[in-house]
Amino acid sequence: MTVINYQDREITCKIVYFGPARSGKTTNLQWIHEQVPSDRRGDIVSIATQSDRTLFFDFLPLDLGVISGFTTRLNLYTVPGQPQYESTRRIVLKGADGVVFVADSRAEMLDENAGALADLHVYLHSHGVDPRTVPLVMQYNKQDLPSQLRTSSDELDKVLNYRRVPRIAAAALRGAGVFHALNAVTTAVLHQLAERSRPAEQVA
Ligand SMILES: Nc1nc2c(ncn2[C@@H]2O[C@H](COP(=O)(O)OP(=O)(O)O)[C@@H](O)[C@H]2O)c(=O)[nH]1
Ligand SMILES: [Mg+2]
Repeated sequence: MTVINYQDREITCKIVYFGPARSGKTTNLQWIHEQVPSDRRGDIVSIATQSDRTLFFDFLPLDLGVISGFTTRLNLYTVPGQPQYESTRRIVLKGADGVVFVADSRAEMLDENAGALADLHVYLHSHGVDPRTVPLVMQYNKQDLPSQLRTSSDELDKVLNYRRVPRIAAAALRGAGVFHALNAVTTAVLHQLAERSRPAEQVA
Protein backbone atom coordinates (compact mmCIF):
# COMPACT_ATOMS: atom_id res chain seq x y z
CA MET A 1 0.00 0.00 0.00
CA THR A 2 1.37 3.39 -0.90
CA VAL A 3 1.85 5.52 2.18
CA ILE A 4 1.37 9.21 1.44
CA ASN A 5 2.22 11.72 4.11
CA TYR A 6 0.89 15.07 2.86
CA GLN A 7 2.13 17.00 5.84
CA ASP A 8 5.77 15.99 5.32
CA ARG A 9 5.21 15.50 1.55
CA GLU A 10 6.52 11.94 1.51
CA ILE A 11 5.46 8.94 -0.55
CA THR A 12 6.54 5.37 0.20
CA CYS A 13 5.79 2.55 -2.25
CA LYS A 14 6.24 -1.19 -1.81
CA ILE A 15 7.63 -3.26 -4.67
CA VAL A 16 7.88 -7.03 -4.44
CA TYR A 17 10.18 -9.27 -6.48
CA PHE A 18 8.22 -12.47 -6.98
CA GLY A 19 9.09 -15.70 -8.79
CA PRO A 20 10.09 -19.33 -8.33
CA ALA A 21 12.92 -20.40 -6.02
CA ARG A 22 16.38 -19.41 -7.28
CA SER A 23 15.18 -17.35 -10.24
CA GLY A 24 17.45 -14.45 -9.22
CA LYS A 25 15.29 -12.20 -7.01
CA THR A 26 17.95 -11.65 -4.33
CA THR A 27 20.54 -11.12 -7.08
CA ASN A 28 18.45 -8.18 -8.35
CA LEU A 29 18.46 -6.54 -4.91
CA GLN A 30 22.17 -7.18 -4.48
CA TRP A 31 22.93 -5.47 -7.80
CA ILE A 32 20.76 -2.47 -6.94
CA HIS A 33 22.40 -2.26 -3.52
CA GLU A 34 25.86 -2.28 -5.11
CA GLN A 35 25.07 0.38 -7.69
CA VAL A 36 23.02 2.91 -5.74
CA PRO A 37 25.10 5.40 -3.73
CA SER A 38 24.92 4.71 0.00
CA ASP A 39 23.16 8.03 0.72
CA ARG A 40 20.27 6.87 -1.48
CA ARG A 41 19.70 3.45 0.02
CA GLY A 42 19.68 1.51 3.25
CA ASP A 43 21.34 -1.82 3.78
CA ILE A 44 19.80 -5.06 2.58
CA VAL A 45 18.03 -6.65 5.50
CA SER A 46 17.68 -10.40 5.09
CA ILE A 47 15.40 -12.17 7.48
CA ALA A 48 16.37 -15.75 8.36
CA THR A 49 14.39 -18.33 10.28
CA GLN A 50 15.37 -19.15 13.85
CA SER A 51 15.95 -22.82 13.18
CA ASP A 52 17.99 -22.65 9.99
CA ARG A 53 19.69 -20.06 7.86
CA THR A 54 17.20 -20.19 5.02
CA LEU A 55 16.24 -16.69 4.06
CA PHE A 56 12.66 -15.63 4.53
CA PHE A 57 12.85 -12.44 2.55
CA ASP A 58 15.13 -9.55 1.69
CA PHE A 59 14.33 -5.88 2.16
CA LEU A 60 16.07 -2.87 0.61
CA PRO A 61 14.87 0.72 1.09
CA LEU A 62 15.68 3.21 -1.71
CA ASP A 63 15.42 6.97 -1.78
CA LEU A 64 14.37 8.30 -5.21
CA GLY A 65 14.64 11.95 -4.19
CA VAL A 66 11.90 14.51 -4.78
CA ILE A 67 9.26 13.70 -7.43
CA SER A 68 6.48 16.25 -8.04
CA GLY A 69 7.27 17.87 -4.73
CA PHE A 70 7.18 14.62 -2.74
CA THR A 71 10.17 12.86 -1.21
CA THR A 72 9.69 9.43 -2.76
CA ARG A 73 10.88 6.16 -1.29
CA LEU A 74 10.71 2.62 -2.57
CA ASN A 75 10.79 -0.39 -0.30
CA LEU A 76 11.95 -3.42 -2.27
CA TYR A 77 11.17 -6.93 -1.03
CA THR A 78 11.87 -10.42 -2.32
CA VAL A 79 9.81 -13.49 -1.49
CA PRO A 80 11.23 -16.96 -0.76
CA GLY A 81 10.33 -19.21 -3.68
CA GLN A 82 10.56 -22.55 -1.90
CA PRO A 83 7.20 -24.37 -1.62
CA GLN A 84 7.33 -24.60 2.18
CA TYR A 85 7.30 -20.80 2.54
CA GLU A 86 3.89 -20.23 1.08
CA SER A 87 2.63 -18.22 4.05
CA THR A 88 5.68 -15.94 3.93
CA ARG A 89 5.16 -15.31 0.22
CA ARG A 90 1.58 -14.38 0.88
CA ILE A 91 2.42 -12.05 3.75
CA VAL A 92 5.26 -10.29 1.93
CA LEU A 93 2.90 -9.55 -0.97
CA LYS A 94 0.39 -7.84 1.26
CA GLY A 95 0.22 -4.16 0.43
CA ALA A 96 2.42 -4.46 -2.66
CA ASP A 97 2.05 -1.49 -5.01
CA GLY A 98 3.92 -3.20 -7.82
CA VAL A 99 5.46 -6.55 -8.69
CA VAL A 100 8.54 -7.56 -10.65
CA PHE A 101 7.95 -11.15 -11.70
CA VAL A 102 11.43 -12.68 -11.98
CA ALA A 103 11.11 -15.69 -14.27
CA ASP A 104 13.93 -18.23 -14.51
CA SER A 105 14.72 -18.68 -18.21
CA ARG A 106 16.33 -22.11 -17.70
CA ALA A 107 14.44 -24.48 -20.01
CA GLU A 108 13.50 -26.89 -17.23
CA MET A 109 11.91 -24.10 -15.17
CA LEU A 110 9.00 -23.32 -17.48
CA ASP A 111 6.42 -25.13 -15.34
CA GLU A 112 7.78 -23.57 -12.13
CA ASN A 113 7.47 -20.11 -13.67
CA ALA A 114 3.88 -20.75 -14.68
CA GLY A 115 3.11 -22.18 -11.24
CA ALA A 116 4.63 -19.17 -9.48
CA LEU A 117 2.59 -16.81 -11.65
CA ALA A 118 -0.59 -18.71 -10.79
CA ASP A 119 0.33 -18.45 -7.08
CA LEU A 120 0.91 -14.72 -7.47
CA HIS A 121 -2.63 -14.33 -8.77
CA VAL A 122 -4.09 -16.33 -5.90
CA TYR A 123 -2.17 -14.36 -3.27
CA LEU A 124 -3.01 -10.97 -4.75
CA HIS A 125 -6.63 -11.96 -4.93
CA SER A 126 -6.58 -13.00 -1.27
CA HIS A 127 -5.38 -9.46 -0.42
CA GLY A 128 -8.19 -7.90 -2.44
CA VAL A 129 -5.87 -6.82 -5.27
CA ASP A 130 -6.88 -7.38 -8.87
CA PRO A 131 -4.05 -9.36 -10.53
CA ARG A 132 -5.13 -8.04 -13.91
CA THR A 133 -4.44 -4.41 -13.02
CA VAL A 134 -1.68 -4.44 -10.39
CA PRO A 135 1.44 -2.70 -11.76
CA LEU A 136 3.56 -5.58 -13.05
CA VAL A 137 6.65 -6.14 -15.16
CA MET A 138 8.09 -9.44 -16.33
CA GLN A 139 11.83 -9.91 -15.98
CA TYR A 140 13.13 -12.91 -17.94
CA ASN A 141 16.29 -13.60 -16.00
CA LYS A 142 19.31 -15.79 -16.85
CA GLN A 143 19.12 -14.91 -20.54
CA ASP A 144 22.94 -15.12 -20.45
CA LEU A 145 22.70 -18.93 -20.60
CA PRO A 146 23.40 -20.65 -23.94
CA SER A 147 20.29 -20.66 -26.14
CA GLN A 148 19.89 -24.46 -26.02
CA LEU A 149 19.59 -24.32 -22.22
CA ARG A 150 17.06 -21.51 -21.95
CA THR A 151 13.65 -20.41 -23.11
CA SER A 152 13.68 -17.26 -25.25
CA SER A 153 11.91 -14.08 -24.15
CA ASP A 154 9.36 -14.50 -26.96
CA GLU A 155 8.51 -18.02 -25.80
CA LEU A 156 8.29 -16.94 -22.17
CA ASP A 157 6.01 -14.11 -23.24
CA LYS A 158 3.63 -16.61 -24.81
CA VAL A 159 3.40 -18.63 -21.61
CA LEU A 160 3.55 -15.91 -18.97
CA ASN A 161 2.73 -12.49 -20.33
CA TYR A 162 -0.92 -12.58 -21.29
CA ARG A 163 -1.35 -9.04 -19.91
CA ARG A 164 1.30 -7.77 -22.31
CA VAL A 165 3.06 -5.82 -19.58
CA PRO A 166 6.63 -4.57 -20.12
CA ARG A 167 9.02 -7.50 -20.46
CA ILE A 168 12.72 -7.26 -19.82
CA ALA A 169 15.34 -9.80 -20.87
CA ALA A 170 17.86 -9.87 -18.03
CA ALA A 171 21.04 -11.34 -16.66
CA ALA A 172 20.84 -10.04 -13.10
CA LEU A 173 24.15 -11.59 -12.10
CA ARG A 174 25.93 -8.98 -14.23
CA GLY A 175 23.22 -6.35 -13.79
CA ALA A 176 21.68 -6.54 -17.26
CA GLY A 177 18.01 -5.59 -17.15
CA VAL A 178 17.98 -4.92 -13.41
CA PHE A 179 17.45 -1.16 -13.47
CA HIS A 180 15.30 -1.44 -16.58
CA ALA A 181 12.86 -3.64 -14.62
CA LEU A 182 13.01 -1.39 -11.55
CA ASN A 183 12.36 1.72 -13.65
CA ALA A 184 9.49 0.06 -15.50
CA VAL A 185 7.70 -1.07 -12.36
CA THR A 186 8.29 2.27 -10.61
CA THR A 187 6.86 4.13 -13.58
CA ALA A 188 3.79 1.88 -13.56
CA VAL A 189 3.32 2.34 -9.80
CA LEU A 190 3.62 6.13 -9.91
CA HIS A 191 1.33 6.25 -12.93
CA GLN A 192 -1.36 4.31 -11.11
CA LEU A 193 -0.88 6.48 -8.03
CA ALA A 194 -1.34 9.65 -10.10
CA GLU A 195 -4.50 8.26 -11.68
CA ARG A 196 -5.98 7.31 -8.33
CA SER A 197 -5.13 10.55 -6.54
CA ARG A 198 -8.02 12.99 -6.50
CA PRO A 199 -7.76 16.57 -5.23
CA ALA A 200 -10.64 15.85 -2.80
CA GLU A 201 -8.65 13.02 -1.20
CA GLN A 202 -5.57 15.17 -0.93
CA VAL A 203 -7.28 17.67 1.37
CA ALA A 204 -7.65 15.02 4.11
N1 LIG B 1 23.41 -17.64 -15.11
C1 LIG B 1 22.76 -16.81 -14.28
N2 LIG B 1 22.64 -17.14 -12.99
C2 LIG B 1 21.97 -16.27 -12.19
C3 LIG B 1 21.41 -15.05 -12.67
N3 LIG B 1 20.81 -14.42 -11.64
C4 LIG B 1 20.98 -15.20 -10.56
N4 LIG B 1 21.69 -16.32 -10.87
C5 LIG B 1 22.09 -17.41 -9.95
O1 LIG B 1 20.92 -18.14 -9.56
C6 LIG B 1 21.05 -18.59 -8.21
C7 LIG B 1 19.86 -18.11 -7.39
O2 LIG B 1 19.88 -16.70 -7.32
P1 LIG B 1 19.13 -15.92 -6.13
O3 LIG B 1 19.20 -14.47 -6.42
O4 LIG B 1 19.60 -16.38 -4.80
O5 LIG B 1 17.64 -16.47 -6.36
P2 LIG B 1 16.30 -16.19 -5.52
O6 LIG B 1 15.97 -17.48 -4.84
O7 LIG B 1 15.28 -15.87 -6.56
O8 LIG B 1 16.55 -15.07 -4.58
C8 LIG B 1 22.37 -18.05 -7.70
O9 LIG B 1 23.34 -19.05 -7.81
C9 LIG B 1 22.67 -16.89 -8.65
O10 LIG B 1 24.04 -16.64 -8.78
C10 LIG B 1 21.59 -14.73 -14.05
O11 LIG B 1 21.15 -13.71 -14.56
N5 LIG B 1 22.26 -15.66 -14.81
MG1 LIG C 1 16.35 -15.05 -2.49
